[in-house]
Amino acid sequence: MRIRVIGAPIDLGADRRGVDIGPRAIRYAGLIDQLQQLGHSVHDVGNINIPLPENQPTGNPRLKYLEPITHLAEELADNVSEALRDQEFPLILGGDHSMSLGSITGVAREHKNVGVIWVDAHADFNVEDTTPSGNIHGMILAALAGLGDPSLVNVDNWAPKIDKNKIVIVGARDLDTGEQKLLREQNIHVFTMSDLDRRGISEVMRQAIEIAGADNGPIHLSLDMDSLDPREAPGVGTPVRGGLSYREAHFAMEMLAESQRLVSMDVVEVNSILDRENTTAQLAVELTLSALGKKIL
Ligand code: NNH
Ligand code: MN
Ligand code: MN
Ligand code: MN
Repeated sequence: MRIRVIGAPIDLGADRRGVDIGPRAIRYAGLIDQLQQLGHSVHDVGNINIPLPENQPTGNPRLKYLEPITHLAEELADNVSEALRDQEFPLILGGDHSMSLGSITGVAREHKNVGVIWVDAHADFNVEDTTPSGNIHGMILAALAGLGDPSLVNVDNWAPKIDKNKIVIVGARDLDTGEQKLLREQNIHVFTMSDLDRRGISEVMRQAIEIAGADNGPIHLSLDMDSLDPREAPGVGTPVRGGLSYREAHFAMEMLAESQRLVSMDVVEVNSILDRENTTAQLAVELTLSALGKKIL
């Protein structure tokens, strides 16, 4: 496969600084070499330019940095759809999860029926009225489903980007009250950590792939590294105990590779300032390789 690596070191969507180093840390952990060893050809286009938060007005405290975030989303969407038109698989490195507004908009432009598997400790399904933080990374999945502030929802001047029936969240364990209500009202498929305890990762992922990839459709994977247990992935801005184990995460990625339905992938929220000797970036590389075909035997 031909893979286009796009770095999106955006840190305007979250409070903790340090995710802007994520794309470099992931490359430094050997991403490009290892993808090539796996037999892929890799086209690394570098990072998109992100303005410093220090130079930007915060704006509305319930929608912090809304203007630059929507602007960057359109730029990233252009990059991602261009990769797809060139028959390359977009692998987008974050940055915080606000990046996925752009990446998924770009994918959905080219694949109107794409489903999304959102692997995350959080649901990122807040809107202006439910957000406890005003951080836009916690609102992206709702915006892609057509809910929330019009300037987030209507990025690229169309909406919704994703059919809400083709959204699946895996690994959730920290949801805000208003967010829970919205998820229920909208009937979003959420596989919480409790569902995982009950059914196991293999059954959960089998169903997730079936739902997101309904009618043989393509799937975008959005991997938030805080889905993993903080023992495995300490370098994230909002760690939550009780996450995916090392093997559960790998097995989930292996099943996605086996499904042969992935058309694009994000890896987000690697925070190098909070990391321990690049452990989380290394794990991001390992999981990416599993998602893109690496097998034990
Ligand atoms: N739910 C919280 C919020 O909206 C936290 C979101 N943080 C994340 N999401 N890291 O993945 O502010
Ligand atoms: Mn444009
Ligand atoms: Mn997230
Ligand atoms: Mn998260």
